Amino acid sequence: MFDTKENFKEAFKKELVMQLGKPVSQATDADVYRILGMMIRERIGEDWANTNQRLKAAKAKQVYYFSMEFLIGRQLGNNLLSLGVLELVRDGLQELGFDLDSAEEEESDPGLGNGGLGRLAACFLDSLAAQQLPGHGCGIRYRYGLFEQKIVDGHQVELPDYWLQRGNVWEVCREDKKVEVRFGGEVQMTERDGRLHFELAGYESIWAIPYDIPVIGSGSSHVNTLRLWSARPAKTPIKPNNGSYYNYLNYYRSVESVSEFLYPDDSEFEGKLLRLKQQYFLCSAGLQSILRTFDKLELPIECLPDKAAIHINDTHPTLVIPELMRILMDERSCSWEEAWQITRRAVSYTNHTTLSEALEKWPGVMVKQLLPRIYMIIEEMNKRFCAELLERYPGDQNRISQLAIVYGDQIRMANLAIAGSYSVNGVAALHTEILKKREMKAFYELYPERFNNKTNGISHRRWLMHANPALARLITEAIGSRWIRQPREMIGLIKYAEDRGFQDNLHEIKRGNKLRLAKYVRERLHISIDPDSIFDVQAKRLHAYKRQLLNVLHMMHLYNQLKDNPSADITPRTFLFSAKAAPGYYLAKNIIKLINTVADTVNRDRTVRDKMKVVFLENYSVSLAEKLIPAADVSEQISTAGKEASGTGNMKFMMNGALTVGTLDGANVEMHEMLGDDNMFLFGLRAEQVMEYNQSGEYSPWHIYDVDLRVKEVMDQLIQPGRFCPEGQDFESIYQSVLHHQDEFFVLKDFASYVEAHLRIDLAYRNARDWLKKSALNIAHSGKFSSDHTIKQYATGIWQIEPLILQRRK
Ligand code: 26V
Repeated sequence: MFDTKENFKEAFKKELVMQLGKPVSQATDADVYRILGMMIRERIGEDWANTNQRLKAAKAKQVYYFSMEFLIGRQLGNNLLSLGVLELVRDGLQELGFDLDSAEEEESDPGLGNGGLGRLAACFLDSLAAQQLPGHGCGIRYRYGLFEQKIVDGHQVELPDYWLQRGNVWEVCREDKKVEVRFGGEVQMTERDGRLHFELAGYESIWAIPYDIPVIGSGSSHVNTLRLWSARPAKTPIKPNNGSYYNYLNYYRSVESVSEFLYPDDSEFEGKLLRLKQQYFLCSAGLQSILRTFDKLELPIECLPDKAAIHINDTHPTLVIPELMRILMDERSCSWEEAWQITRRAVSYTNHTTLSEALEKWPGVMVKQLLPRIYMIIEEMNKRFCAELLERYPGDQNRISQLAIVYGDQIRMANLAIAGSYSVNGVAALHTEILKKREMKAFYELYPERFNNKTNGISHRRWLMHANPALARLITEAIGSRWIRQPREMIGLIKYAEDRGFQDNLHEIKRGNKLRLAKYVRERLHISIDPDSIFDVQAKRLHAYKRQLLNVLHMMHLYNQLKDNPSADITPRTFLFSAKAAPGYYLAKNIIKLINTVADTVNRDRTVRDKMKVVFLENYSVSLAEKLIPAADVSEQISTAGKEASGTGNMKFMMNGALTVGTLDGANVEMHEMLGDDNMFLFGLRAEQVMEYNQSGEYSPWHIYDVDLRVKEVMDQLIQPGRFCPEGQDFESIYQSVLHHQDEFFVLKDFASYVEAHLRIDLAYRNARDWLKKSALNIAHSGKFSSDHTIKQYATGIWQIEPLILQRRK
């Protein structure tokens, strides 16, 4: 073990020889990465086993966070940070002639998530472990993560992301803990001892193999587990006739496809059979593993909810509800009522969206074919639920059909999740209010006590201490180190917001981060960007509601202005974008092409080169975010009000001292409550106004096109040869979506207000002292968005779990 630089160096050299047979002089960055990984494994192995032992001995209640996505990012740096040895390892390596940052670059970044929802799950795991809360992740070990994005001629091209290619030092395969998951077949009913028994026959059986990843608690010896399941063929059905070798191979391939790849989040929900298989695979395997742990406690089954909280991250794992019912009734001889009681006391659910087109609805026939017993249970749940509703709301057919779990031939997963759980939470105050008042009004009226808000949060360890170590040091120099354990203490920075010395340091740190990013951009894209220009960043999934288009139209307008008046007095700007579009989302891909086209035109024009640059960074990922966010001056959070459930990027930028230009949407509302109008740049319609326009149908984008010449000019440029259509490419689909399809997301409506907000930014940046003060105030208030705080609220308000007795790391 190592706790000083010297004994680290010794241990490292020894390990290098033992594991790889190499002296220091021959080691590559990849070797350094692997050896550090192994050293960390050795170091925490005992703590990991001890944590599990202590949890068992204490019979502690544990939370199991079920999620189809865990966007955990690279592990090396954060694990070193949690172990409190990051700096000594960095220094030790340097003395041996290695650079820790380069070694970190050797780790592949597991893209096991799409965006906010997946990253939130990862921040939650980090916070659970840091607070010694017994909480584990339950997910899928996809062989291919979210696609790798390349930009070719301005277009997005998707490549498979085979992240496991070079192995994974952080995982342990627990072959001995595999479980069986069954698909298809027929339900056979028999009567025995006066009871009906249900058994599945003629099913297809597959193994779920768990791979465990340790989640190391920062500053303690607590280690939780992220368990990811991988599909493998089980008992091969021997069929004499069609049992040819090639048929078997096909069968193996079809089984393995269950954990083959992560589905990209599309603009609309699509009922794909394989995705349903993945969801059931996760739910069934995860529950079996929970029950195995519970059985060791030798308690009666009705105590399950006192020992296990089962949380579902959005509706994707909602099948835990009927699956738990099935296990309890068919395998543990519970009656329907007993099983229902237990299930409803064990499961809680987080909603992440109000976009109706994204709500999951599975065709009944599909569920019936793939999961016949589960389908029966869902039907029975629906029957009993509707009977209750009829009693409560006699004659109110309209309300009952809104609430029903099965409607037509569709199973509504959100309805199932609410009916079968004890808690439903939204992810920001505004979002929860919208759920209660609109999207889920009927459910709120039925079960008001189930609804609650838990505003999202982010791990300040990854997004500040790891991504921006210089800023973390500056904070500690100013207010001491207590903020690391109690991030809300960052509020103490308010005192320094006007301190010149502090401001100068803050400026230097931001400049350093901008230089680092500029180098990255130059090396990859051969574009040089000015570190003294405003770095204005929009980085997030590409979706119409997130309105990257509004940002582009504004850039086009700015460029038009510069062409009309080359000596216009504007503060130099660098607009940076990073975003993946779902492969089948045509409009989103067209917007990526537009950003790249505008970038080409602007960057090639020497007359504006001191004033404006546009950069699109390909392949947005956790590791790219860690480079981009610390370098931002301006954070673009410009969704149509009411559409972004919370946003978490907004919090990451704020914590790194960027100022937000944004709408009153998601968690921006809560940022604004703390910061006021002076410290962020608000614009655009409010959520209620959007709602009113939607109801009245009174908004016409054509009207704005007719009266605002700036709007007419940029809209026409989308379809006419000229500045932004050098090769005659057209952006017809974008033009259509705005003008012919009623501008669903109010891009034109908010344009003028957005342009005006940018003028305020332009002026504000000229006053460097005042800008730094605003930046410092943003950082000071960002502690409220630490996921440590969010997790505490989940722990006490939903899960009723407690920290395991405090044990400091030796
Ligand atoms: C939808 C689908 C549709 C089918 C195929 C696969 C797939 C995967 C993911 C999704 C939904 C993604 C939802 C999501 O990421 N929501 C975001 O959650 C964040 C954390 O709560 C929140 O901050 C963002 O506002 C919200 O958009």
